[in-house]
Parts: sequence; structure tokens; C-alpha cells
Amino acid sequence: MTRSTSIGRRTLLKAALASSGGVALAVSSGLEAPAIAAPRISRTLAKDLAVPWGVAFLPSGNALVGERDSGDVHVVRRGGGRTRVGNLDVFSQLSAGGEGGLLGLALHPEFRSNRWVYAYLSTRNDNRIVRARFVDGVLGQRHRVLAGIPMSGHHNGGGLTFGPDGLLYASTGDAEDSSRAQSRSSLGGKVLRLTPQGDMPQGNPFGNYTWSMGHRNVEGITFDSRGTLWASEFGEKQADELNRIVPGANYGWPQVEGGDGRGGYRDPLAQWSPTSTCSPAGVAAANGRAWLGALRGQCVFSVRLRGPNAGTIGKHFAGRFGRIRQVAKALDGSLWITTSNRDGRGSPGADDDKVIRVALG
Ligand SMILES: [Ca+2]
Repeated sequence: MTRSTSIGRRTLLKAALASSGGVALAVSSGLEAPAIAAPRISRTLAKDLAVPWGVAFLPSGNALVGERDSGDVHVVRRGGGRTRVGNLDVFSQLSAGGEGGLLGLALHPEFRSNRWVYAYLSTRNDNRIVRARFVDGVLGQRHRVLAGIPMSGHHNGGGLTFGPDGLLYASTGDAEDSSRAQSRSSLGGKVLRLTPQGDMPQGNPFGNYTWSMGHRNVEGITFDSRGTLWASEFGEKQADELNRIVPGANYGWPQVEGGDGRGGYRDPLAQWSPTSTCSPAGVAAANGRAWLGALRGQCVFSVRLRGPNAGTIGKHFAGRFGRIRQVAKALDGSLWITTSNRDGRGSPGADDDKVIRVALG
């Protein structure tokens, strides 16, 4: 069997699983996959928010949660309840159904001593990474870390996380010009790697901020417990993707969506076809799986990351909460998910939007 045939078969299997609803038990290569850990809803931690997007956990186990369109930042407590602690003055295109605003949040690895909170946000002219100190329950003024990331109504990226190397990783979008994804020098359509001060670190593959290229729009990036970087990517129509991010690799946009076998671009570990079944925003890694929030899919997907069943997809909470934006791993090992029903494309319920705690079985 050629590699491309194998990939085609895998893709079909995954598409069937993705559309089957409920928790999936996969049969791959003739072997029955182990049962997927059953996540269960623990409780609603916060409600009456509008598009909670970035989630960053404080040492206490509470989290900073940013609202995309207002730029407000709240502390959501691990036992439930929230307090507004600041605003990061963003430019959103809410009236046009845009995707900019206050996007990813991350804490400096030495947050306990330096109090730096990082944010990926939109201004009128660009997307940029800023930082502000969170002291005595108040988020202070923002300071620029990296500006000039292309911005448009759509495809603004927004993922932000620190790696085990102490460096900052950010995921961007092509800002509606797909040629940016294939330009090594454009900050659009990339995973970027930079120092906490916003400088170019040693070891980047192209001698600039680019860590990987060929991305259409990546809202979710996360490191797993082994230090591997994963990214969720919105396709155009044919395929959404979960990618293992390798420095210098090209993930194919706009030449290909999904795997192309020996075509020369890096294939995803998992993909969803068509994109209306998924639209993956945030991603977290826990219990050997990636957990993705699906907007149009209105569910959480899980993907086994390693072993003979790597790439096996499970579907959770289908249709229960509407659009899911973010998935973040809490300090106690649970997942916090956020809904996105007030983003201009959903049907808000009475308490939307919410932050919900999910316990992993
Ligand atoms: Ca791709």
C-alpha cells in the first residue's frame, strides 16, 4: 500500500468518526483502539460573558480570561465566580462579524516574581503581542512586545504560549492574503518564536521570527507534557487540521488543505472534512490527547497523540453548549472550555457566554 493510499483511508475513517456523533471507538489497522477517557462536565465557572477567548492560569489555580470584543480581562475563580481586573484596549470588528480583538493570553514562566501577562490582540493597524503586569489584582498598562503582525477582518490567529525553553510561541493567520503564508519573511500565516522581550532568539530556522510556515489561520497552540508543540488550524473548505509543529516545516496553505502524502508539505496528524464539521479554535493537551474547541462543529474533539492509534478522534458534548472557542488545561488537570455564542455567528443562550470546567475521567 502506498503512503498516499494509507493516508486516504485514514482520512476517510476519521471523517466518518467525526460525523458519527458521540464518543468514538476507532478501528485502525485492524486493532481496536483503547476506550477514550470520558470527559464529564463538572460545573459552570462563569457566565454572561461575551466571547471569552484567552485563558491563562494563575499560580492560585484561578485564571485570567479575556473577552475578545471588549478587551476586558477577568479573574475566573477555580471554585466559580469572576471579577473584572482590567481592559487591554483592543480593536474588534464585531459589527462586521470579524475575528480580531483580545485573543490569546499567557503568563511569563517567572510570573510569580515578575507578574508579566502576555496578550495577543488587534489594534486598528495590526495584530500585536503586548505584556502588562498583574499586581494586587489589577492589570496595568500594556507594553509592546512584537508589533506588525498582519491584521484583517478575518484570519488573525491569536494563539500564545510559552515553551519549555522559556521562549514565547505565537500563532498567526494569513489575514486574508494567502500569499503571506508562503513568504518566510511575513509574520502572517506562521507560528512565531520570540524571546519574552520580543527579540529574535537563537535557533530560529530562517533567521527571523518564523518557526513554521504555510498556515491559514491558527488560533490554538499548546505544548504537551513531552514538550511537543501542537497547533489547530482552520481550513478553508476541504480540511481543518491538528498539526505537530516542527521548526522550518511548511504546512501547505494555500497549496493544500489536509494531508498531501508525498506531495512535499507537512501532513496533519488529524483532519476534519469538510470544515463545517469542526472549525477548531483553541487546543490543550492532557491525558495523551489533544482537546480542541470546535466552533462550527459545536463540540470538543479529542485526538490521541501517540502510539498505534495516534490520530484517532473522539467527539464530546456535541451540540450541548453551542460553539466552543477555547480549551485550556488547568493546574489540577481538568480542562476549562469557553463558549463563543456571542461572536456574531452563534445563537446565544440565556447565560452565554460561559466558562465551563470539564473533569477528565
Ligand atoms: Ca496544512
